[in-house]
Amino acid sequence: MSVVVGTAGHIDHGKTTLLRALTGIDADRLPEERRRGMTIDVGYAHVTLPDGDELDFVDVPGHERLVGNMLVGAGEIDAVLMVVAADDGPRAQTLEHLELVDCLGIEVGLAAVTKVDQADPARIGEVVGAIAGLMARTSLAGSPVIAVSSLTGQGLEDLRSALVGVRDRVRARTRPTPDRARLPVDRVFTIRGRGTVVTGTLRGGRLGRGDLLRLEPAGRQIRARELQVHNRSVDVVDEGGRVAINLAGAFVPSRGDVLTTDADVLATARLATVLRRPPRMDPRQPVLEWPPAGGSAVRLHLGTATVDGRIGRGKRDVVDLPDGRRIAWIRLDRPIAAANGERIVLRRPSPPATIAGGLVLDASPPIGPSRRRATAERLAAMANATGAASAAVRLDLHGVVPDRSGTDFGGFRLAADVLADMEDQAVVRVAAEPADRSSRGHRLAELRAALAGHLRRGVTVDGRAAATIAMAVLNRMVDDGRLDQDGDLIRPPGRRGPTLPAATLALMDRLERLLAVTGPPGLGEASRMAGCPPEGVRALESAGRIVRLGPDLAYAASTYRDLEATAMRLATSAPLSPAALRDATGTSRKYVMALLEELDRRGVLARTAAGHVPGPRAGR
Ligand SMILES: Nc1nc2c(ncn2[C@@H]2O[C@H](COP(=O)(O)OP(=O)(O)OP(=O)(O)O)[C@@H](O)[C@H]2O)c(=O)[nH]1
Ligand SMILES: [Mg+2]
Repeated sequence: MSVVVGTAGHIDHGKTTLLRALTGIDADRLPEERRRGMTIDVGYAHVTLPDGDELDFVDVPGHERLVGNMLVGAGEIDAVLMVVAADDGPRAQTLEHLELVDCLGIEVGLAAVTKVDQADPARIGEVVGAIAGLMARTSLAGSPVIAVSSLTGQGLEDLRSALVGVRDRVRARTRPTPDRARLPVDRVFTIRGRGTVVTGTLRGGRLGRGDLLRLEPAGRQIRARELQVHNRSVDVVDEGGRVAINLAGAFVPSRGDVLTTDADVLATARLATVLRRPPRMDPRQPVLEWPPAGGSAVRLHLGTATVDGRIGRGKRDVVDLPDGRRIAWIRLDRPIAAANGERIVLRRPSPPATIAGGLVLDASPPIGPSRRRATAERLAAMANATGAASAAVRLDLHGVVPDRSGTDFGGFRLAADVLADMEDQAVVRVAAEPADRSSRGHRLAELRAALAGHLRRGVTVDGRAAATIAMAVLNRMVDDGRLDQDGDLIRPPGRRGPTLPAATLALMDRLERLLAVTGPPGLGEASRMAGCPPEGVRALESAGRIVRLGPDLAYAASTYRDLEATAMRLATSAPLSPAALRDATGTSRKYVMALLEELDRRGVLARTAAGHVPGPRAGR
């Protein structure tokens, strides 16, 4: 893994000069920077270490007005090189940059006390002690301090060895994610004849020449036509470090966009964040309210992106944790690319001041019904979870999440309580008398729709996903034997009664066929003709395969449904008389009367003086 070290420190303390002394590269590339002798935008350099490994540097401006650019640089580094001039000692931006480094949670680094050619040993000792003392109050506590002169070269060898140590510490704590590349864009330029080139620090990897990348938040697919590392063309970049990508196509990204193969990176204008109070490094700075109030205007820095927004005002938008951290829902003025766990800094836009450091807790926080699940307990659990546990608490928070890898519920995972609730709901509904009593079961499609509706009242999920999940839950319950399925009918388990001998099953089939005509024989006679014993007749009836209209009158279920459909069709165009139904079905008055009576009783039809019309339960 290539490690990226970023400078930080007060203006004119010698950051750019030190990098030039170390690497031979002038990170001040803009004409204006060279003219004015100060860094304005982020710059880059790299060096080969004594052991042959290459180290990348990001150089930032120290000017107090350019903190935004400093944060672009700080948002893409693994470790920090604090620079303090021996003559000047720690100054305002030394303190401010330390505060921001702490907010970003950067824990690996070192300090260089520069310009030692301009100070006596006592003074140098004093400044070395001062910067060590300041770092001790931040995430950089315990980092080494090296005294150097970029003019004479004094101390540069010590600094190089210390940088080897920094690289090793970064590597020891970074878990590789080679299949997930993220490159937050910091620079965009055009090379005539080549098109657009973007640069950035690669997170994870691996990136290959010709790879198709997703650009967020635009949501576009863009091909990496060519890759360069340190101005050399390469086929593949495995992990980390500074990378330049020549992009195919005409679309020009902006600083702050992310090129990625990682599905966890989302375009989002809403973030759930967990905020930490910044260390108060500079007593002259105003004391900001802690925790930041709901409704506060904020400028959010994430990776190389900067975007304004506001902390939510709602009761659920801010939640305080016992350890003093605050969970805050932030609405951004425009979408940015973000992923869970990314480091953020919140600043007050004006007058500028650092409000908080922290993390993205959820880049697509629950809205709609799932929002009710975001209890203080669940949010606290989420803020404290790491690794695999965070996926579990996130599931708990949302109730349902897409699951790319799993096949659990049609590509979704369900929180335990959501699944249990759906199963309970399925059991309750199936146990109830079906609307269509003749069917002796609940139609799968209706049950699925009802369960999907129930799911959507509890958690945020679209209709199609809800239907998929409901079907998957029902299938699982059928597989487990908790529900019985017979064709498109679902029943409580065991309602079909004991299984019958094969011979009886065959006789039942025969009886069913005898009843599958519009004018069937009486049930008793048909049973005798088929040779079907009484338990077979009962089984047919309870399975919904035959529908009984009277003591000695029954139809096969399919025939009954056809007759019902015919009656419905006729009754919809004009009030239906028994004679009209008889003519339409070619059967006798006995059957027609029994049929109409049953349909009236079920509310499918209603009897009026003029004839039968569609009833209150028509069409259900
Ligand atoms: N004598 C001496 N002068 C130095 C040393 N390092 C830097 N300088 C001088 O200090 C001035 C500022 O140096 P830069 O490297 O531009 O400072 P910087 O920290 O990059 O400044 P910004 O990027 O504007 O924040 C320049 O004139 C350098 O020549 C050093 O070790 N010894
Ligand atoms: Mg500089």
